[in-house]
Amino acid sequence: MTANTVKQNIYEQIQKRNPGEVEFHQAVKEVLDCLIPVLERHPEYIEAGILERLVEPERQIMFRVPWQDDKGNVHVNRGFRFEFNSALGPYKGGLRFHPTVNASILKFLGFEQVFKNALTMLPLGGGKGGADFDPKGKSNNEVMRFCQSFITELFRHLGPDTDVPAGDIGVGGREIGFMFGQYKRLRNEFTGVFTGKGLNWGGSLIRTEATGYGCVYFAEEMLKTRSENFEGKVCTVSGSGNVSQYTVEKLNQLSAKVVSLSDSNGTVYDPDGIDDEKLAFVLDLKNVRRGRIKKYAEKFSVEYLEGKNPWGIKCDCAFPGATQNEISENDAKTLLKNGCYLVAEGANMPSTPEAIEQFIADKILYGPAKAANAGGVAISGLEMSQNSLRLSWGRQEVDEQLRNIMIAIHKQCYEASEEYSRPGNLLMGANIAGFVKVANAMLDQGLV
Ligand code: NDP
Ligand code: 2IT
Repeated sequence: MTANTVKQNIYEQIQKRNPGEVEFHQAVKEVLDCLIPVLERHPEYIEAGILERLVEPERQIMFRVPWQDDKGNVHVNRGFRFEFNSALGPYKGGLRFHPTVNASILKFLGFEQVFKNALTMLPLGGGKGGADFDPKGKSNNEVMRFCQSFITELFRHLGPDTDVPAGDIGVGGREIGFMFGQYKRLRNEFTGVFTGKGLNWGGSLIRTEATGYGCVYFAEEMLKTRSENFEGKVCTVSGSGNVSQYTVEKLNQLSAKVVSLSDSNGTVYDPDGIDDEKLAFVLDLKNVRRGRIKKYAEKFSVEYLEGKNPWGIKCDCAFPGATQNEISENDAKTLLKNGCYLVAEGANMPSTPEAIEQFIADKILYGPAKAANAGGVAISGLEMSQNSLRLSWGRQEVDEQLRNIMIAIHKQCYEASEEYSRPGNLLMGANIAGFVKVANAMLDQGLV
């Protein structure tokens, strides 16, 4: 069978087996398309059924999460954990709490996590989970009761050498705290079973900053291939949560000018730049007061683009940091027409396949999510190491390790793109380099 036939068969099989799960299909198709030349060169992967095994999670957990609101009303949400692949280490990946969460979204995230984690070079398998719970507008007590109920079921599947969750959309320090507390109580064990913990109870310095900082470090490496840096570059950032906040902070440190942030209601456009003082306002607004980004426009008297994303704003570099499929084909065309020549994905799968085609055809610097946002999970890996050693490393030490990991990820992706005659195509590079590590470990470990 040719590599192309194998690819077609697997793609048809996952569509049949996972009907309607369009995000999962999208993520698998992207990887399969990139792997054709690898399969042609390495028939042993086909013979061992590596691809068939990779697209089927090792274990899928789905459960009822009942909880009571402050008025005593009962609510029921659906909880999930997809334990995708443990060839390289314990299942590792975030939990997402958002009303749109379903099996398709968590499977696309879990599938991508496997390759992303491989790129970090740390001993991490891949998984993802979450619930269709919306933390927005809930009181602290309601969020706590939800988290406790969620973990009361999930805890039996977790463990520091089994499955180690972290945050994602709607899950930050507050939620990790409530889940860790409940886990500790049920197990009667203080172990590093979550990452993104508070700094005085086992968390790592720089974990909060890691995804955003890492994404900018990766983008810096892309710029270096054209002998450029961030000084004076106009950047657009979407989202205004954890990833976007620290993308802005690092871009400011490197003398770029960030002109946008957004949330699901709209975008703020600040042509003078979101400096550190304005960013401090955003952190308080989003992390403490939990308000809408529109308040930024009111506070600093800048333009608010109701219901719009930032991709119509002229920029040199774009940093999608919100959610999947937030850059459409038309958005990509607008970005390119306006002179944007670098896109670094802080969010997971933010560009549609049609948008990616535009970026690749135009040969801009395109950093795919698996590589560009791997800094978060990389520092999660270092949090696990520190927990095992029962010590904690300093801020500068962890930041340096993050930077070195992002440089190494860029190098691996670039080298894989050259090895397969598509120099600079980091989409191919990331998928190939991540796949080869996981596939070789699976070959070594036999048919499991
Ligand atoms: P947060 O919950 O902190 O922030 C999410 C941001 O994205 C908010 O501004 C939110 O706006 C916006 N957003 C979410 N859903 C939508 C939507 N459907 N349409 C428009 N805007 C939306 O999450 P994170 O910053 O942690 O995550 C952002 C992205 O980065 C996700 O794709 C995540 O998977 C990815 N990521 C996160 C990592 C981490 O370590 N946290 C690591 C690697 C990737 P609103 O408040 O209106 O919902
Ligand atoms: O998508 C991701 O890489 C994350 N949400 C972080 C996962 C982790 O385990 O730190």
